[in-house]
Amino acid sequence: MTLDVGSLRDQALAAIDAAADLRALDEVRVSYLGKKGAVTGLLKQLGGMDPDSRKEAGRQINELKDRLESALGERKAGLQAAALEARLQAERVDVTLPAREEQVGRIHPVSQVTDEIIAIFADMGFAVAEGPDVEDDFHNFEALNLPKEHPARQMHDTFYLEAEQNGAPLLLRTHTSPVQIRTMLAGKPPFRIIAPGRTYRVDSDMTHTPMFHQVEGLLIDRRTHMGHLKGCLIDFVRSYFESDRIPVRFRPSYFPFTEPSAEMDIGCKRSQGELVVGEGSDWLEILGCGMVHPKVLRAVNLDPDEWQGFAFGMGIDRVAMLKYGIPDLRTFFEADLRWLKHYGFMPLDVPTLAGGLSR
Ligand code: 2NL
Repeated sequence: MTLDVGSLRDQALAAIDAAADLRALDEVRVSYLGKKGAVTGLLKQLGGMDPDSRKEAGRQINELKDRLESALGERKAGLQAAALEARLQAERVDVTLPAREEQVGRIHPVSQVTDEIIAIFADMGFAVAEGPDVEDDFHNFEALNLPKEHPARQMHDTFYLEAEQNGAPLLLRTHTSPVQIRTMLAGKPPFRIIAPGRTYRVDSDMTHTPMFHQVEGLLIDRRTHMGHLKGCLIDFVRSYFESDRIPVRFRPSYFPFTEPSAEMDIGCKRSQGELVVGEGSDWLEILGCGMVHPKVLRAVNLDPDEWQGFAFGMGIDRVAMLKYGIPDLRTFFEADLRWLKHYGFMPLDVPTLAGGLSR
């Protein structure tokens, strides 16, 4: 009896080659090398052979088996690599594609401007400080040289709460100055901080809302003077309005917590009811500032002969309106989605000095 090993081999190799995927390949394997497969069938025939033919036929069949097994292995590896490649192609993600900004809402102009102001002062070495919205009389008034019966306290139109502390009612902070008082009481000089946040006054008309946003800044060191204040704030307005040529001037003013006190104006132009900031012969008040009053320094246990500093305060809502041409303050707090879509900012356009504040 002779075995046609050669043609079985050619047939099997062709079938292995033709298998289009791993399942088809396994079917080929079973049909040749499985229990009922063709090669296994050949092995079963060995029993009926004479010893010499059996030896030769056995050798040939084993050789065939080895050959098919290695061909199956190679084909399997090839198909697996092709399957992986196809999956990689199909599931390919371009990580350099920009995110779908349209779907992720808008940043409110107040948040955007707060982040811009923080970026500018952070670059000058100021840290951001925070404190509670509910304050007591000492931190909001007394420590700031605003004793009881001081006329400026009436000006502040304070929201008082029913809750009391040490017999005096708690209140909603009328400025963010108490944050600086707390920072100075808790730490050691020098200080270089800004305090942005919500502030509250009983006031509601075209240009005032009962809750508004303020940022105050404070720098305390051993030899701080008005020159530092001026340089710092001139740098700030030029960064904020993104123009090096903005005219500025300082006018004498009065605040109970600074001496001397000043107000800073920037040049502007009013034509046909429109306000252009940064050029022209008109002036626009932008912030209040001054050298920290010795009484304020003493209230936080600093010796005015050793430590001096400057402070300033500015309305965030107002400077947001000026920079981004928003005409009506009250629209800030209406939560109107159409307004937000128009005046809001893209969440991924984070303001930085290196990347541009507003682009
Ligand atoms: C304004 C004016 C100002 C301050 C705020 C301040 C804070 C401490 C000590 C001294 Cl702890 N001063 N703050 C100083 C001058 C002006 O705000 O027009 N704000 C909207």
